[in-house]
Amino acid sequence: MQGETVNLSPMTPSADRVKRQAYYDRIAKHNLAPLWESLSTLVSEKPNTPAEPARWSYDQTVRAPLMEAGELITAEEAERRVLILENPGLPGTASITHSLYAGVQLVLPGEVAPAHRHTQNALRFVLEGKGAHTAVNGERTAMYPGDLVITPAWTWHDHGNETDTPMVWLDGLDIPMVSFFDASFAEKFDTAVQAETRPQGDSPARYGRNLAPVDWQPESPASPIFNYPYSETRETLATFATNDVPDPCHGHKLRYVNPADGGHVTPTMAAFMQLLPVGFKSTPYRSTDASVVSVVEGTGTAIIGNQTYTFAPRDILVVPSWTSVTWHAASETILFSFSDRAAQTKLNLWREDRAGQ
Ligand code: GTQ
Repeated sequence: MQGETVNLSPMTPSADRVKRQAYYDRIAKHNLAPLWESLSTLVSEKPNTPAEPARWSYDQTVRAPLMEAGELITAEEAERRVLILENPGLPGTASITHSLYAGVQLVLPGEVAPAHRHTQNALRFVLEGKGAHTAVNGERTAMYPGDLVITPAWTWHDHGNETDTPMVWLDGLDIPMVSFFDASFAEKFDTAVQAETRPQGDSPARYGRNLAPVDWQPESPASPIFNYPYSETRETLATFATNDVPDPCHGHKLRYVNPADGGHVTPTMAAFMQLLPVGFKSTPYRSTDASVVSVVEGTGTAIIGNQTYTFAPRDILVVPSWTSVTWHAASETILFSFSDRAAQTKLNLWREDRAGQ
């Protein structure tokens, strides 16, 4: 605050203003500031985020520059060849919402994104390509469009593409949250590619069938399932949509579950997948967890705050905290989304507003 001028209320009489300002200037030299000038902003009646609604059209604005990056730098040199999706209301912060980071990552045929680990949790949602892999603590998983892959905090992970087509996915990380806590640690593995110490399919067999090794104690709060394949999610959504009426706000919405405790997939980030039937028009909905949405199937319109966006497969949208969203599905639509709800619920901060529903 030192050297900054506090904005005095325009209602304050001018003699008092001058006196108070002199006082504020004096105490600022000692790193002191008057709470009463900023209390209602600091402790606001409702969320008041600088983040704005936004949409990135994959086909029109993301894919071409990403492929161009593929000609400028290798995945190995970049460590991670990613274009950051930055919220237009948070310039220069590498944040898509106040608490979350998102980017689109490209791994070309024959490339590796070298093994490293960090205290940030990460999730990947596959947009394009078939069969490239991520390895997590020595176990590989092959990635297909619509798969959700997590690389939890402090797990060694590398990505590789042994197929003959480019692989693109959406990265979601809790980077701004970890920065907020000043708790970032990261290190590189000795080799670019970690050795396979467990066969592919080990984790889903062990933890993904409503079974678990009898004496298993989870070592981390993140899910032991690190790939939630779209083939399974899609089938569950189809059954759900056949057997249930859609929720007015969400259509048919599922959350990804950690089988160890029924919680969210990572300790900070929650992930969701929803189906909107053809012609579905949702009622307005808002919640304190800002969402990053990736369109998997379908086309339609989203009204986010006072912005209206059309959407198509692979587009990415952001719904800021406490900003109303309404969906209109022109064709049957599948939406993946992630948010900081896992953290907010633990901190007892999460709220929603179903607009009178
Ligand atoms: O793949 O590990 O988009 O560490 C940003 C930071 C991806 C990753 C990102 C990362 C990664």
